[in-house]
Amino acid sequence: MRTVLTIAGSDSIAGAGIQADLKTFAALGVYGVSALTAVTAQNTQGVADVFALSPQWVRAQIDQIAYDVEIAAVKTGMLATGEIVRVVCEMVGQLHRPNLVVDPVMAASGPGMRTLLAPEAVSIVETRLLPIATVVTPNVAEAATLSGIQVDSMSSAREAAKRIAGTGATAVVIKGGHLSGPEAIDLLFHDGTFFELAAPRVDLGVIHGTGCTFASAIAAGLALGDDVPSAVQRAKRYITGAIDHSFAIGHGARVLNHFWDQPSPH
Ligand code: PXL
Repeated sequence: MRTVLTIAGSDSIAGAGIQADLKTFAALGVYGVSALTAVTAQNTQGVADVFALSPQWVRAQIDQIAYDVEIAAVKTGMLATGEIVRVVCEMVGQLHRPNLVVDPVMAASGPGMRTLLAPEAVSIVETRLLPIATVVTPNVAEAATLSGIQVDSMSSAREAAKRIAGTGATAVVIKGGHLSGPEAIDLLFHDGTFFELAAPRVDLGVIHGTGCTFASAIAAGLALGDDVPSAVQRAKRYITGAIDHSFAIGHGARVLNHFWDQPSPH
C-alpha cells in the first residue's frame, strides 16, 4: 500500500481540505495520512472563521509520520501562514524529493472571500515551495497572482504557465473551471509541452472541494507510479465523475461524490 501525505486545513463541512484529500486517497487506493495546518469553521454557504496552528504543531505531525512510514507523495493545500510554509518547505525538502503536488490555495470563494494564505506568505511559496514541486495546480486567480499576468484566455494561461514553471516546478496545471466557454479546459505544461484536458462544463452551480480533490488525485496517481501527464489525466477523469455525481447537502454549494465509481451501499 502506498502512503500519501496531505498537509492542509480542516474543512468542517468536509467537502474540501483534509477531508476531501483523505476521501480522494481512499477512493483511488492509496493510504492517506494528514498533517493539519489550520481549522476552518464553515458550511456549504462559506467560511465563517479560520484558526491557524503553530508551525511547531505542523512540524510535530510531519515528523511523526515521516519517522515511521515511507511517503510516496505529498500534497499541500491551505498553508495559512508564512511560518507554516517555511516549516513545510524544510520538512518536505528532507523527504528526498518525493512527488510533491502544490495546490496554491489562497482564498475561499463564497461570501466574504476568506483568506486561506497570508498575503506575505505568497512570496515564500514562490521562492521555496514551487522550486521543489512536481506539479502546481493554480486556478486562474492563483495563476494570475503567481505569474503577475492577467489570465483570461488560453493564450494568457499558456504564458502564465510558462512563467510559473520558471520557479523550478516540474509541471503546472492551470485549472480552467473559472474561464468561460462550453468546456472546462485545464492546461498542463510539462517538459516544455502543453496538453489541454477538456471536459464538458456542467451547469450545477457552485461545487465545493474540486481544487483539493483534483490535486490529491494527481498526488495519488504519482504515488501509484503514473508519470505526470498520466496522473493529471487520471485526476481529470476522477474529478469529472465526482462533479457529475455531486449532490446538495446544505443550502449553499454542492459537494462532490468522492466514491462515484464504487457500488452504492444503498
Ligand atoms: O478549496 C480551497 C480550500 C482548501 N482548504 C480548506 C478550505 C478550502 C475552501 O474553502 O476550506 C480547508
